[in-house]
Amino acid sequence: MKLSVAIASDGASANAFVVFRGLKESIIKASKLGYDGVELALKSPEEVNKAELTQWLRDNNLEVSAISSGQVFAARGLSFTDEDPEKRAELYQSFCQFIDLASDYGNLVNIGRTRGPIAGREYAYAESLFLDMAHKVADYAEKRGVTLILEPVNRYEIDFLNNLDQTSAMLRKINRPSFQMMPDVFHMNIEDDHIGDSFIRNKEWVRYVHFADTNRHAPGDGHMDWDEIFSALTTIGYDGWTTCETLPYPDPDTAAKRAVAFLKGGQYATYYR
Ligand code: LER
Ligand code: MN
Repeated sequence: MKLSVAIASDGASANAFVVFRGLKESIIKASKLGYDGVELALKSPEEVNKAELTQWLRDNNLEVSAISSGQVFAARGLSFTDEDPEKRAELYQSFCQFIDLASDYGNLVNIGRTRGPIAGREYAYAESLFLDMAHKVADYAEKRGVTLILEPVNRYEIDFLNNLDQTSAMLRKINRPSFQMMPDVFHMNIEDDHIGDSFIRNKEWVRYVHFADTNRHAPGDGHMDWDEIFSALTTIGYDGWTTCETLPYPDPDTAAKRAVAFLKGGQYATYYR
């Protein structure tokens, strides 16, 4: 497996779930601490200057693990289940730009809260809005060789696709090769019956994993059963990214350092190449 950390640009809003802010500084720090990659949590594709990003990644021997789109919902209020045609057009345009960016960096774009809520409407209606947009972005992603990773998110953040079983059912309904899953163990701890069993039941879709402890602090700083997680990931033959998407607690440097020490410096070190 490879280890990554969620980062954002300086302009990211306060509610972005990232460890570090400021792309260049974050890349330098992540590399020094022993991460293999960074996940870019972007509000808009214009936050990235490709020439600069390529140089920073090369200088620090780091990869982009994925582009995440949570800020498109949290900061810009755009989502797949929005019915306003203008907002849908704006979202589609941003997603195509994210897909273009991902085709040069990591080939993965996350769909977390950006899938949007049901928000009191008839489920079938909200779902049809979601599916319509899902197929449009899949058409574009498939042309560019990019995979979209749909993330189950807990009920306190969104009322649609909370656990892995629900998300697998939706992926079967979408039935596009470009749509896979991004489980996040923080959400699984709230929503799934057993973390290990759920990974195993839904293994065919698992393409990328978010890591945080039960309190959303660094792995090792809560009461998550990491033996169960690593054992399940081994059982399903998972060898992809594990990305720390934690609160920057007690501060970004300490959180990032503690996560690497726990994951790569102790009993789980053998899982990392
Ligand atoms: C939000 O809780 C989260 O986990 C993000 O990755 C999804 O937008
Ligand atoms: Mn997540």
